[in-house]
Amino acid sequence: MGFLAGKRILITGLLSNRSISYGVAKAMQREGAELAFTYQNDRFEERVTKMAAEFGSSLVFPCDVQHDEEITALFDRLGQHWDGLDGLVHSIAFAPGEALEGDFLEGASREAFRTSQDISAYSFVALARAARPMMKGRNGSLLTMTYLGAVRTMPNYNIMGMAKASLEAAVRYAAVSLGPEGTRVNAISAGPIKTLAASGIGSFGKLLAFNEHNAPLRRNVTIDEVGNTAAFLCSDLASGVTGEIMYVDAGFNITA
Ligand code: 0WD
Repeated sequence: MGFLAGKRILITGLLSNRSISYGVAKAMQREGAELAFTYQNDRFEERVTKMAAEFGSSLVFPCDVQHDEEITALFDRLGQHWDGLDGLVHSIAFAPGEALEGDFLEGASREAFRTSQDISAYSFVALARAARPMMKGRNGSLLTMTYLGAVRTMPNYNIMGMAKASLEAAVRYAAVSLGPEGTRVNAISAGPIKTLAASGIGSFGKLLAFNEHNAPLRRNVTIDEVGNTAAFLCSDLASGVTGEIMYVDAGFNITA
């Protein structure tokens, strides 16, 4: 029996089989979790429905996290299938392309700031609040994905660094909010992985090569490695861990 047997977990941000959330779903299904998924809009419905079937799930719901009414509808619909929720994985981020390359100040328009904070950071807060009633008293776990660019400058990460800093603060504040109800809140800070979202960041290939050369393990990480850590953090094995930013980056963050 897997260490997530009997757990019901909602996974967002599944876009392709290269998505970090694909690695998360794979590990969680292997460990016995029952899964549900969201997709951003009609364009992705068929694709996500097919991937969900690979993970034995027919629970696939639309949710563009920029719209509160879609978040409300998501939990209304989920509640018709599940009487409670043990885990929620937030694996969503977006910033306009022009804000993810070149000079930080020149690309950091008010609009780029608003959009990146809204989709990449506030959406975690909004989902956490909406999930709260279904998660109360179940020793459940919320999880989000962040990056070292939150705490250090990384080339071209720019405005997304601000969004991830905000997201990491949200993890800590949400952990304080939800702790008394038994719900834990954590983040994984993943090393660079070639996904669709990552390809929007200028010179991402160089970042991958730099990490590979300098990380203590002398390689990059895989979505399966992030997935395994995600499965652990959402399981009772991690019952004492909350408000934590856990690095899954082959050790890169400890280097000078
Ligand atoms: O190197 C990397 N790939 C790292 C990613 C290193 C460290 C952290 N991360 C984070 C990302 O910032 C993100 O938070 O991991 C998370 C997942 O990213 P991913 O797996 O790299 O990217 P991807 O497979 O593209 O999934 C992210 C998806 C979006 O993709 P696009 O490419 O269309 O932006 O987030 C979804 C969308 O499917 N998304 C939304 N979902 C609902 N509502 C929205 C939205 N408004 N916007 C984007």
